[in-house]
Amino acid sequence: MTTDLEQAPANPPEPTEAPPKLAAGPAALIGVLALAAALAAGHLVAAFVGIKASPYLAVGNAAVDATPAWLKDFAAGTFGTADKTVLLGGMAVVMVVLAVVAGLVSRTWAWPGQAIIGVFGAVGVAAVVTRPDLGQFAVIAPVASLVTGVLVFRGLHHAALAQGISSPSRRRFLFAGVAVGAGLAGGAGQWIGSQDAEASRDALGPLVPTRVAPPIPPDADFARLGTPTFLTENHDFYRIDTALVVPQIPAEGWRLRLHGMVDREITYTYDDIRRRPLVERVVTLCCVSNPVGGPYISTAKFIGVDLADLLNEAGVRPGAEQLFSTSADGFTAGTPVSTVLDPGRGAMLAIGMNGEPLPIEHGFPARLVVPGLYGYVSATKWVTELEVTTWDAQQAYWLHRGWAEQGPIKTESRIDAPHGSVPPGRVGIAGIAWAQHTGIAKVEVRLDNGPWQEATLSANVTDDAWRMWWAQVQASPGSHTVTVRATDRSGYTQTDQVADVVPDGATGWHTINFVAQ
Ligand SMILES: Nc1nc2c(c(=O)[nH]1)N[C@H]1C(S)=C(S)[C@@H](COP(=O)(O)O)O[C@H]1N2
Ligand SMILES: [Mo]
Repeated sequence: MTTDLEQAPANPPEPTEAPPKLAAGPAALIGVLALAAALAAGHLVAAFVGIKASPYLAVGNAAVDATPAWLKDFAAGTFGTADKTVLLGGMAVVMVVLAVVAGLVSRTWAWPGQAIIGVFGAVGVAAVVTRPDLGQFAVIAPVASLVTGVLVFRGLHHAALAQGISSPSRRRFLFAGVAVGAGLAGGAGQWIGSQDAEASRDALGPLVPTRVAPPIPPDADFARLGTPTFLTENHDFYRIDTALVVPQIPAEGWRLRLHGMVDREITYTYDDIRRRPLVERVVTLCCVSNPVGGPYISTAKFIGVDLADLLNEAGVRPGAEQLFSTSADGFTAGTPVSTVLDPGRGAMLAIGMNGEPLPIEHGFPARLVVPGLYGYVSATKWVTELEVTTWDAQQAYWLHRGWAEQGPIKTESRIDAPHGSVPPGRVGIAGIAWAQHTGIAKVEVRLDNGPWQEATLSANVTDDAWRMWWAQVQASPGSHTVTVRATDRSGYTQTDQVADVVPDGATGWHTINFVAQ
C-alpha cells in the first residue's frame, strides 16, 4: 500500500516531488482515534476473558504494584481514596499526549505512529502476562488492542491521505465513525465487564464490622513449633464444593429470598445486608469428609449478620424444623432451625472473610456459617434462597447420597509436627484440636503406647475455633509413634473407635511415625 504514496498521486498538487502530507490537526486526531479504538477493543475483549485483562486497567494495576511504598503512602495521603482515579486519569493524559505525538510524527508516513502505537500495545501485553491473577486467555485482550491500534492508525492514515485533499467531509465521516465505534465497544465492554463477579467484588472495598472480633493474642498458635497459624489466610483456606465452574454472581445482581414457613416472605439485596450492623466472628470451618489427620479445616474472621435476625424478621411459624438453603449452582444444605435461632450460637449470613468481601470460591457475595456444624449441613456458599421447612418436606444435596441429616462437628485432634526424622532427645510435638461451640478442655499425647501426657494449650480465643497444643517427649534413637486425643468442655474424650467419614464424620486417634536419629 505504500506504493500508493510512492507513485505520486494522479493530480500532483505541486511541481516538486514532495510526497503528500497531512495537516497537523488530522494527523494528531488519527493518533488519538487509534488509541481510543485500541483501548476500546481491549476493554471489550477483556469483558469476556476477565475485565482485569483490559490493557488500561492492567497497566494501571502494574503501575500500582511497581509504585514504591513511600509514593503510595504519599498518593494515599494526598488524594485519599481518589488515588486510583488520579492514577487512571494521569495515565489517560500521558497516553493522549503520546498518541498526539504518534500522529504528528506521521504526517507523511504511517510507520512512525504505528511503531509508537505498537510499543503501547506491547506495554499492555507485558502488563497482562506478568500478572499472576489473570487466566491464560487474558492475553487476547491486550493483543486485540495492539492489533486494533496499529490497523486503525494505518487505515485512517491512508484514507486521510487519499481523500484528505479531495473530500474533507468524507474524512470527517470516517473519523466520527471510528470515534463512535470505539465509544460503543468500550461502553459495551464496561457494561459486560460489570456483570463480572470479580470486578463487582473489587469495587466493594473492605468491609468494616460494627462489632469487631477481639484481637487474636500472639499465643493463640504455636506456628513456630509446627502448628498452622491461628487465622488461615483466605488463599490458604481449605475449599470443598461441588462446583466445576465457580458461580460468578455480581453483588448488584444478588438476591436472597427467605420464604417457606414464615409470616412474611422477604427478599434481601446485597445492600440491604451490607447496610445492617455487621458482626465479626472467629469460626473454624470443618468438612465432614476430613479424614483423621486431614487438612479440610481452617479458621477465619467471618463478617456478616445474624441469621436469627433475618428469620425473626420473617417470623418463623410453629412446626418449622429445617432451614433449607440453596446455592446459585443448585447445592442445598439443611440446618436445624433451632440451631439457627439459638441466640448463643452465632449462626451467620456471612459476606466477608478476614476483612475482605468473601472470595469468589468461598461463596461471594454471601454464604452461611454456623459454628459447630459441618459445612455440608450449614455452610452454603453463593446462597440465594432460604426456605424454612420441615425435615420431611425437603432433602438436602448430601442426604440423597448417604450422609446424615444432622452434622454436628465431632471433637477431634491432629498432629502437625514433627514429620520425618529429628535428632534424638527432647522432641517437640504440636498440632490442633477442635470441638467447635463446645471448646477444648484438654489434649493428651502418648509416645509408643506409653502413658498419656498432657499437652500445653494455646490461648482460648473462642469455643467456636480450633485450639493449638504442644508437648515434649523424650525419644531414644530409632522409630517412634505418637498419638493424640482431645477432651472437650462437655467432658467427652475423643473415642479411639475408628469411623469412616461417611455418614457423619471420621473418628479415631491420629497417630504419626517419626524417626529419631
Ligand atoms: N454452594 C455450595 N456450598 C457449599 C458446598 C458446595 O458444594 N456448594 N460445600 C459445603 C461443604 S461440604 C463445606 S465443608 C464447606 C466448605 O467451605 P469452604 O470451601 O469455604 O471451605 O462449604 C459448604 N458449602
Ligand atoms: Mo464438607
